[in-house]
Amino acid sequence: MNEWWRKSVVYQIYPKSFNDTTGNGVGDLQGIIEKLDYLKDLGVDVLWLTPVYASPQKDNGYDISDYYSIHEEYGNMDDFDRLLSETHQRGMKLIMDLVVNHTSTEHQWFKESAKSKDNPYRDFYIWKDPVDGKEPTNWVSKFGGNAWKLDEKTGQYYLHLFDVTQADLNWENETLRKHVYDMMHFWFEKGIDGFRLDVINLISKDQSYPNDDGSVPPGDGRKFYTDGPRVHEFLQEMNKEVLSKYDSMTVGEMSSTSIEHCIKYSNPDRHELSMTFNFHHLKVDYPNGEKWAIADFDFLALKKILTTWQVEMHKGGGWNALFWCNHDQPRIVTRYGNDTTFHNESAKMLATTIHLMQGTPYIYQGEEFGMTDPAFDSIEDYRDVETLNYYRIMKEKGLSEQEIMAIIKRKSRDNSRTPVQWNSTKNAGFTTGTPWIPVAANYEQINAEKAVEDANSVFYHYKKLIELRKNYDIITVGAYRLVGETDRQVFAYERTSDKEKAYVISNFYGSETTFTIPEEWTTQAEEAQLLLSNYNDAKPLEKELKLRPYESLVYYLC
Ligand code: TEU
Repeated sequence: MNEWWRKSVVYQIYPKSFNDTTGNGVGDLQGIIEKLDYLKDLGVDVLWLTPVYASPQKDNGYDISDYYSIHEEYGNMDDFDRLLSETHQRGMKLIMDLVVNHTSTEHQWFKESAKSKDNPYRDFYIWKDPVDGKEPTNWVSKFGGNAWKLDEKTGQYYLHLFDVTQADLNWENETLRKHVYDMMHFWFEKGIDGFRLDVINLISKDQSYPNDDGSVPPGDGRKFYTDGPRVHEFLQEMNKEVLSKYDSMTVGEMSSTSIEHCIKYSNPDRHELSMTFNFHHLKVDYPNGEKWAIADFDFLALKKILTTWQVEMHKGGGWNALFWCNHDQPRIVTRYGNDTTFHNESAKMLATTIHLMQGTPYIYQGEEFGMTDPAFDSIEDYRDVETLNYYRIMKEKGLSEQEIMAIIKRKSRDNSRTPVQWNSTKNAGFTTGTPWIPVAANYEQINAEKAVEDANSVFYHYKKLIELRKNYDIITVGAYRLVGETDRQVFAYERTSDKEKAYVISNFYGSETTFTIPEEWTTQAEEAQLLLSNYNDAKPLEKELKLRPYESLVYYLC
């Protein structure tokens, strides 16, 4: 099968915040259909929908109660079928989110499972007896607190690595796995083009369920379920039973993973997945690995991490998903760029830097015109379960309201979940009702309509990057090498193949700097053609390259 996804660009849609056509304040499938022409114009090849299945929405759909039906606020199966066919008619593909590390506790399987110890569904989940009258292990949930919940009726605990309403499935159970594969067939038979697999590297747990005493603080637990003992076996089985039968793409979301494992997950010879997301480059602003604390981002670490992943995945035959933004991360222009004076320049610079690496780029809704964090001051404006839990946890630790809100403003997942800013009318054109989460205050300045009307906007920069990928094979196939490793302001790298070369040079800061290009680049400097920049005047490649604030340049040679 041809591997079309290596040359594709994916656009991520978070339906709840995308476009509301009913006025209930929540986005819907019809709202996505309305915007398909806009997405086609942008030039993306694949749309990824985060979960649209029936769900109590404790975690905005990552808590699924029925894999075979559509969440009613979003529409129904007819709407879904229409969305799929309208997407295909425009020559785009559609992938769905596959959330099978856990289900909602409202799922029929869990309801049965909780009934009694000998219920046929009991073993679909992970139930354990208390140890010394307490939780079976000291593992913490990713959303805060212990990861086990006692069920009074049967006297056992169930595992939930996320919210207490998201019970982990027991992948050791063959019947459960068969049910998952059947469900995947159902969606493939409808004609979808693949899946994004939610936290798929957490599905295989260490069956001895040990305490985590070695970690600081104790109880982290990750080493006992991350890239676990049978995960590759399970994915190979899934590939054999389902994926190999369709011309599809798959992207696994890999939490706290390693390059070695990601090569295994995505090297085609192993028949697991097409590509992987990892998050190491988005932790360089976590002081001592702590998300709920503030620090400037470590620029040298960022270069080093992205470089290691580029080089090693290339060497090992793996494939990276490239991204800055998703529904769990603050907006990149606020985070590693500048969302005021140099909004336009820094949004474009960041886009260039990531899109010209090797892998498949992902654009998260609103990123294509530079949406920013909303900078909400009050906890009243936040909705995310993780944010609300940590608000409480930080209170318990004794932090002041002011300290807590400063952290939440920078770290909350809601930063990326505010409604898409379509235009400068009320509620940014997202809804005629009351949006489920407030719209960011800057929607009159930053919105899709304005971006489309302005030839100099971030939107057209993304469009160009997508076109370049179609026209220059080197972006897909070229080897990567970092240049100027110790430069504290410039991220520069080259891509090379037999016939072509590309040089990417980005100033990551708001002050001017001079970058001395490497010796090898100077020999052919005059032939280097400027392919892309984020300032309007072209400039030739020269030995001492003067870079303006957030300036980013791409040169090409063949
Ligand atoms: O996220 C997995 C995940 O571990 C994180 O990105 C998570 O948001 C972070 O650790 C919190 O600090 C996936 C989904 O993308 C996320 O939206 C879901 O909440 C989560 O799985 C559970 O399904």
